[in-house]
Amino acid sequence: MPANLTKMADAIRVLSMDAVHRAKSGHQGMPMGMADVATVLFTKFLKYDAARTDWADRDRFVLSAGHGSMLLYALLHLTGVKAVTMEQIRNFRQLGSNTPGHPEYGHTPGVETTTGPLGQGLATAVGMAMAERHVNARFGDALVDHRTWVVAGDGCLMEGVSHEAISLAGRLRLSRLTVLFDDNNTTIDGEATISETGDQLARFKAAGWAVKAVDGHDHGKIAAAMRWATRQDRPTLIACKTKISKGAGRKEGDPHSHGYTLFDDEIADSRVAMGWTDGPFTVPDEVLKPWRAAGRKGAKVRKAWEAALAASDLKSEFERAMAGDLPPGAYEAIDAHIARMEADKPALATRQHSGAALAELVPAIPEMVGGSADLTGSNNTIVKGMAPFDLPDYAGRYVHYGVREFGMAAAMNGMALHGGVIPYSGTFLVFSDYSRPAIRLGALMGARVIHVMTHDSIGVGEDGPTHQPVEHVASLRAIPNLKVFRPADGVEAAECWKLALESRTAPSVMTLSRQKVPAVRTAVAGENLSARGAYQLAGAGHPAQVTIFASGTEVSVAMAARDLLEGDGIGARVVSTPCWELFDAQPVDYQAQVIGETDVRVAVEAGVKMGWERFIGENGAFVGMTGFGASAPAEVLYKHFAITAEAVAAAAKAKL
Ligand SMILES: Cc1ncc(C[n+]2csc(CCOP(=O)(O)OP(=O)(O)O)c2C)c(N)n1
Ligand SMILES: [Mg+2]
Repeated sequence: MPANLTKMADAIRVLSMDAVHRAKSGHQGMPMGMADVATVLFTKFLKYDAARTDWADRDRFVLSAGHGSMLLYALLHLTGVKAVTMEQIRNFRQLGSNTPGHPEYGHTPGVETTTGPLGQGLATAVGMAMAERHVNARFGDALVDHRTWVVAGDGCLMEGVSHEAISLAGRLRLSRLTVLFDDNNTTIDGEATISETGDQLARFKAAGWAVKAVDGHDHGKIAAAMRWATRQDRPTLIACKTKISKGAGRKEGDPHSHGYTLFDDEIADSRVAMGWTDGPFTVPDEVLKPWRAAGRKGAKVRKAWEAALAASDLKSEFERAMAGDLPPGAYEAIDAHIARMEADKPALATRQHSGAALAELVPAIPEMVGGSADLTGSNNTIVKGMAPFDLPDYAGRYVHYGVREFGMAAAMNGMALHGGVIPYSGTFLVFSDYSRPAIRLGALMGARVIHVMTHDSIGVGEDGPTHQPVEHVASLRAIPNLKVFRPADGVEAAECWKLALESRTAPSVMTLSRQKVPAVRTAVAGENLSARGAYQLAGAGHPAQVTIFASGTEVSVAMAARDLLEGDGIGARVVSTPCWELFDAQPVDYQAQVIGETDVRVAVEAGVKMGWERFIGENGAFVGMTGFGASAPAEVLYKHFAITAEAVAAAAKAKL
């Protein structure tokens, strides 16, 4: 029997209705509306092999409108992804299932990225398309030759991040990126046009995309548009005019059917209208067979690709890069650099130290792709010899992201998920608020992405409180599975960079100073002390009465306070805390030993106190910020806000 695309699309519709009905929550409106488009894509265009969802040269499919997760789960089940059984579909949205409410990376084979926060899937997909071009430039067409397809809804395109994503993709002419817009003129509150002019085509066109509108239920026209998309020299938008809940009887096209759970009789009526005689969670053989055939179709191409890889001189290098393993000798140069700094003790801003570390790492690790949101000179993120990532061959390793912090962070997630790239890029720490949603999603997914965040305190100086982070370090430390590094000097900066590169299942934030600091790691350690997260930097001379905890630029303040206290005969030790998350992972006896048993514990950090109780307890003293900063030179501000050695020593004495 020939594959009947309508029946195949109906299978998605029926499974979506059944799963949402059984879970008593979820969204069948979008999956039912986009079932036709998805069926054409997965049977005729998408390059994939359902048996090998990890095939490196597969097309990436991103469901940016993540609430329509049943569309994706139905596709994975129907095409034959083993892990997505009918039992899993029945357990849609239940604890322990691989069919959670929104698609979650790492939970379900075939889910390329976590989506749900609207717009972000699209921005992540831009990064995947960038990584594809870059890895293609390095390894050639025989090994890397795939596309990125995105399903995005009205909501995704309303979100601000979509502007950042599409303008970046348009400028970079990412011709292997296609957005399939579920143009159903529906969001939760009603018709999309209650809050939108509705001319997405004009917007994408202005951003440098090729655009086309099509009836999203006409299989022939959808296929023609997809074929057209594969031939363009720029990214493509296909606005697919669809009806939400297509096939759901009187709910079809109803703007209020976005997340509405159909009643039994409505589902029964829909089945009758579709001519679907099978009961819940049952797909008849004559429909399942062509689906499974579609899922197997790519196996031939995949095997040919594997043969090409096996025959390639680049095989081991390609496999290493895609696996995310660092090359042999990756740390030789940086370790020599650390030894030099222990000897030379240079006083520089930690952003400069970070730049110096990158100068050793970037040449040694070809997967590192850097960039900045238009603050390259301030972030110290570029290294001599790095060419811009751009047309015509995308071999360059430095991305000029433009002033697009959120889009940049999301694109980095996509690059990391794609593989073959270890992305890092910079902005000011205060603007981490702009990129925070992508930092969070990266942490949830466990993506190795390194966010360079300079100008990390009132030490910014004259730019004033709009540019001076106060609560940012604390608020980033609150994100689970995110490593927040705040190195104190050149040695710690280099150590933290190594740790960020080794953090394969968590993103990192490097918070770095604008202002110069003295070296504090002046003795040869012979090991990466920052790896412990916190460690005793200086012991007490006199019997220890005080412990001073600090991070980053305030470690040198703590050291000066220690000198003052010791000068007064008060024994004081100093603990540097470059990464709290790593400290929390240490054995409890190590933690206890570092925190120590002195009567008095003081912390100093040019930010808010939140979280420092971890080190100083409820009775400890904290020297830092209690409100916003001000516009003045950095030294003046440190005095004005009393973040000084004298203040730390006085706070300790007051507690003695
Ligand atoms: C950033 C963000 N804001 C709000 C939501 C909640 N939300 C989920 S779906 C949706 C409406 C989206 O409209 P559209 O993408 O057109 O989906 P459709 O109703 O057509 O299925 C909203 C507001 C979200 N998931 N993410
Ligand atoms: Mg919509």
